[in-house]
Amino acid sequence: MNKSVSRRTLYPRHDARRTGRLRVTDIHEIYWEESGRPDGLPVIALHGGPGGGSSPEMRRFFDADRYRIILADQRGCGRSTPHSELSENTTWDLVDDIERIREMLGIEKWVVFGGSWGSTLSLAYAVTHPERVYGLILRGIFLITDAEIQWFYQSGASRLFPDAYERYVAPIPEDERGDLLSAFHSRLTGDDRQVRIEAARAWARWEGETLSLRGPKTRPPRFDEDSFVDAFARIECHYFMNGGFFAHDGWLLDAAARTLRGIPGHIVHGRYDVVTPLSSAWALKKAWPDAHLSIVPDAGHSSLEPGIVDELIRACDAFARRFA
Ligand code: STX
Repeated sequence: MNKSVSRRTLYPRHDARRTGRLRVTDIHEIYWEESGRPDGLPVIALHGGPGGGSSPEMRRFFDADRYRIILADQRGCGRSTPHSELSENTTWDLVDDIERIREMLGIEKWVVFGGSWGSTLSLAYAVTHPERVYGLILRGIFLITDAEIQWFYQSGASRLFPDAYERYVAPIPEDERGDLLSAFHSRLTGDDRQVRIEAARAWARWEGETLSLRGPKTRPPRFDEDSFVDAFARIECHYFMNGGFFAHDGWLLDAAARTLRGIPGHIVHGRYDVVTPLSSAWALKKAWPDAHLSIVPDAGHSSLEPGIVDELIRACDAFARRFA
């Protein structure tokens, strides 16, 4: 009756069984790991940002007795090297890396799981290699449209979080605040190390403080570490300045409508997601009739909001029963 008492929670912590590094270009090497059941249903869990890196908590959405769980740090972040590197770092490079990992591990087909930027990359991968995907489990849908970028990095979310927004824009002089994305980009890619790190801290903190329903005081500890924020801010800003490296605004939604028919999906999205508003999830669900959308009534953007965890675990369990 009271849904909150029967909410599912994360599976127990478990270690990676196997880790490795894959050289994908002359400069980039990426970290990957495998955990769970060696002959289980393969799943790749794609982290957010871009530039966020994977975390051990991501393993805990999956039943380790049923899933073979693959995690990887995307180019330039987490344990991948060189840290914070922007060259040869595009959506389509990451899609290729996912294929390289799949081939290396001898996996024919897998479940693809991702939240936020992880949902963007999951969709980009699935529309490129639909035959490799059993199904998609996506949270906090983000299509990298101009409207979404404008909402979060310029004005929109600013109206709901004016306190955090003031801290976000602080490193940018008033006469440059008309185009915050460009103002941050020039500082994050400039030669002045102090300016770069101040900009990165402000950029990352904005996201950390708006991520969860409970607001600024609950920002995750990683958002206070300089090495994390540098890669996170630089890589995010680089991708968003380039429109996600999609051919035109709205490309990903069009591609999903063309390509995903017949591929099952679970979309989970918080009603009060301020980072990536619900309208993108709604548009995606309409464009892709095989997807089921769960709107969580009491959640923001974070994957760890209790109602989001509950829905994601149910979706992962349902796919394990269906495809294993
Ligand atoms: N970026 C949204 C995103 O993908 C606009 C994202 N935000 N925070 C994260 O990812 C982490 C918690 C994974 C760092």
